[in-house]
Amino acid sequence: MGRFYVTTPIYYVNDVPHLGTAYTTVVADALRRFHQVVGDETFMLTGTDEHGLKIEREAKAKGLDPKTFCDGISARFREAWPKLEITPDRFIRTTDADHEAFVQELWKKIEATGDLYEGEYEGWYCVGCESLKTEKELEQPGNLCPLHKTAVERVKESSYFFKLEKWQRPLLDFYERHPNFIQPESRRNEVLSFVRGGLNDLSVSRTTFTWGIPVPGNPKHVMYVWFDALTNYRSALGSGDLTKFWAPNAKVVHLMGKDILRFHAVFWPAFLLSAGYTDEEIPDVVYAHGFLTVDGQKMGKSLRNAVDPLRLAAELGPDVLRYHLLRAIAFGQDGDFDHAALLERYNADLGKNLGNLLSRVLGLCTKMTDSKHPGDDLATDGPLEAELGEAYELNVRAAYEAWQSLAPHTAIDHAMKLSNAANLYIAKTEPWAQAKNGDAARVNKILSRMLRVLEALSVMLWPAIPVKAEAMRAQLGLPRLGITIGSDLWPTKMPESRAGLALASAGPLFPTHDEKAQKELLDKLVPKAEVVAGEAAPAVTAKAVAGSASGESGLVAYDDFAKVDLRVGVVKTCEKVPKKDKLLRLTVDLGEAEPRTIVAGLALSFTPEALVGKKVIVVANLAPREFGSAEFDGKKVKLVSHGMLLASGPSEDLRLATIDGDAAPGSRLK
Ligand code: ME8
Repeated sequence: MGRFYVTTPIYYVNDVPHLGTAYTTVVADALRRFHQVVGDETFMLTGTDEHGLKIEREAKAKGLDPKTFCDGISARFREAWPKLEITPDRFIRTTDADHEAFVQELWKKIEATGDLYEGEYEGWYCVGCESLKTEKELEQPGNLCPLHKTAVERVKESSYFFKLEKWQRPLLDFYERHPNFIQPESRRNEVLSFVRGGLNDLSVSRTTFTWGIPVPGNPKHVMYVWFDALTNYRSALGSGDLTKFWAPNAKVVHLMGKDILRFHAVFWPAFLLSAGYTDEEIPDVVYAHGFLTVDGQKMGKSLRNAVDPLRLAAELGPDVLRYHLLRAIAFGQDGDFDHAALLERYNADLGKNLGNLLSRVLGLCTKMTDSKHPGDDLATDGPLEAELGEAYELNVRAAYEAWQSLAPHTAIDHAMKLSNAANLYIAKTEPWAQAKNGDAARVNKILSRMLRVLEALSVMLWPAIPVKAEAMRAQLGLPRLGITIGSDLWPTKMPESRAGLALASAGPLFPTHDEKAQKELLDKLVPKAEVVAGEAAPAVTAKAVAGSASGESGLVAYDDFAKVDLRVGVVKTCEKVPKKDKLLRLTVDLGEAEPRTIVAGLALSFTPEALVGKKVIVVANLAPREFGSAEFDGKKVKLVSHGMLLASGPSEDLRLATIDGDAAPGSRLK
């Protein structure tokens, strides 16, 4: 029995839980569950990152003090995860008192070693990244952050510096001693070449705002948000019994997206080494996974909010979403989340493969074994049993190894291969024909073998689909896994026959959706365009809103009107949509991290060039709408509009609504 400690990033509270944050958190939970199944003692940590300039500004924009603002969004994260069957052992907030005290202690330890000094920082800062940028990193023109595509800010202030430069050599030596520290391999190489290129001392405090942990002995400074945030992984364990999860015999795995690998792979071990932690007390693995797109598009803020993982879980059950996230995306690589693929995968893997196996076997047992587990005489095994046995051994071992090496997609694939082999075994052994021949012993053998494989599958798939796996076990008459963990339950050997045990089957567990049902679900899950944005603009006047909100009267209550989020936008790019006469595809700056993609029916009235640079009025909180697909640069993409422009007039002579005078992108109309 070992110990396994897995963490997700702590998420910024400038956003609510979305598919990206759900992804990392689902993977962490699945890995933790696998380790529970093999009998390890486990600890899972997630939480929220609440300090820093980004959050202070966001709170101010909402007219709230930062703590009240953080309380609200942090609670949304805390409440979200159980809806995806995720129950972390601790949900940490960087505003928790024990965390703040721990961070200050760590600071003091580092200060005592002489690795901190006071100076003045002048340079470029991206508030989106909460990170200083070198001139070299910026995109021109406009001094843009390469990740956020927004202009960085010039900062000049007194600051403490951490002597990161001094840790270049020790870090490289550490990476060499621990070749598995940075995963996957390709990312490790990136980090190595970054560190080999030389490190600059790191500014680790700020004096121009106050929303952060005060620097001990010099409260004019608040700590740099990443110093505060990274420390959560250690502060969460405190200094009592839980430190066993930071001990040499515990495996510590930090999961994160590739966007923030550098902070974890460079700064974090440097802080720990500086504070006197030994190699053994530095995490075992920092694993940077890829980024998800949705239906082929980068997940900007509007799209993230539209593909709500909690809604998907509520609509389809948490397991369907978990399964797809774990199975469809090769962990470590970028991947696309496609609604249609989600339903297809569910149908194929869980419905047709596993679901059919389960319902077929249970159905046969109802007819042939009086709904009990039959006995199984191993002495009479033949070549088909040997073939199944081989598939069993191979896939159970490979799945185990895949979970251990952080490859959930491969682990699940092996469970499905075993399910396939079992379906094949039934097809070849034809228990129904054996029953007709009156060969009860053979029927019993076949069904018993299948029940044992199903039992093994319920264990192998529990990390991915805990609700369905427990339901499978209930149908098989087996105890819940969740209450029996604590010893190694991995089915390395095929489970023993459970002759005589009553089955408790009831209803199909994985009902498949036919084409019509799939289409209906898709219509529900992916908002479709009913009208072309731009053309429909006049419909967003008070009249239309009133029509839906207040029925006959034609009047709209102020509260209803206030729900419509109208914002000033600036058109950044604009192009014609091939083969769609009326449509233009625009990107519009709304003061968000990334410009929005908006599809509008303006092409009969404007050339694309005429619109670039124009100030427009955008309905910013309209659910995304799809306009079919089109080919751009030889690639077929879905046309999804994330907002609507306001305009007036006939479609060949539209006039755009705009604002007079100066207004920054994102300004709200009131
Ligand atoms: O970076 N695909 O917080 P954050 C996959 N507070 N994963 C995604 C994703 C996408 N499109 N979008 C987000 C921070 N993620 C800091 C972390 S840790 C000490 C401090 C996931 O709210 C992924 O895990 O911006 C990514 O690294 C994380 O959300 C960023 O979350």
